[in-house]
Amino acid sequence: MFKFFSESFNNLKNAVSNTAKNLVGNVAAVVEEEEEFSEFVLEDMEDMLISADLGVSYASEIVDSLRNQTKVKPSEVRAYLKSEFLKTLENAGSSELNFSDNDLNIYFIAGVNGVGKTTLIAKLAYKFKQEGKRVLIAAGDTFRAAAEEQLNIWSNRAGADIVRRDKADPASVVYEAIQKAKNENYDVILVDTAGRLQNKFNLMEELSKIKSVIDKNAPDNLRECMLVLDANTGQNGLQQAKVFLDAVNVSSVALTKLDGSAKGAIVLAIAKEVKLPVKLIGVGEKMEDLKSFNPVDFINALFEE
Ligand SMILES: Nc1nc2c(ncn2[C@@H]2O[C@H](COP(=O)(O)OP(=O)(O)OP(=O)(O)O)[C@@H](O)[C@H]2O)c(=O)[nH]1
Ligand SMILES: [Mg+2]
Repeated sequence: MFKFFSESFNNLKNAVSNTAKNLVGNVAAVVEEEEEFSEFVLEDMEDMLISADLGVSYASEIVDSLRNQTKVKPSEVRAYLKSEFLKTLENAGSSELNFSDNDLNIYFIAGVNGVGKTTLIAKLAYKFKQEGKRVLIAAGDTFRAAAEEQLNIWSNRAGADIVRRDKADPASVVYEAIQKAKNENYDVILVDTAGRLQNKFNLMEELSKIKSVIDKNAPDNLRECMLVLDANTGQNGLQQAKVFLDAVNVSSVALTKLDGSAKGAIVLAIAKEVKLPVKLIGVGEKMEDLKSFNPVDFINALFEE
């Protein structure tokens, strides 16, 4: 485990304020004053949970658990949701980023185009550099014009080194990065990947090829196979998670663009439906705008008055 980002979460409450309003505020406003969980109230509540991007099955599970029971009163709905959501996040596994001291740590970063993979890599490089680590970026997105140049600028800014090869096979770029990292004692490799190829099949083929280069050449060094999701995509993120899980056995999620998003409840849907822990959150475009995800802090920020 690696303890960077231990700074306080001042802007977390800001980042989740739209999600909080959508997911908690609206439900509480409709339910809290009611005498009982009537069918009418439950239906309203279900609709609101669904439109807050909790997902149809999770929303109906919650509503079902409140139907025909006497333990939880409508006035206690906030406390009920709070403990339910926390349990769901905690059941999805540890949110701590895996890291081993005195060893090479490889982070494989995947996700559809535009979600913020390259930005996440730049931010991660910056954080690791701040901790005094030797960081190598593997520019595995050789498809998109200017992708490597973008990464080059970011890596310079972060003070990280980069392996890039114009139009080369991404798997060979990653192979080269692994050899270099082992020979020169790097602590971290961040593998950037393409978000779009000619089609989805080609993308998944390429990702699994890169993954197998890591599995073959550095089997004990892959710390995270991280799926990057844009908090604004809502339920679509769930579909993306399933596709990437099939192709590269994703271990965790980074949720970007949480700042301003009203659809942050996708975190809960992902935890519930695909049991993947969120480990990092992006809360802005600057280098410092990356936070480790802590379920308790996140839930507190969501439910704070
Ligand atoms: N507000 C906000 N913007 C972000 C965040 N993370 C990334 N972005 C922006 O999202 C846009 C896309 O980011 P990239 O990092 O290029 O995305 P990508 O996944 O590498 O895209 P492709 O390489 O095309 O697949 C950029 O304009 C970023 O500044 C975030 O946490 N918050
Ligand atoms: Mg990119």
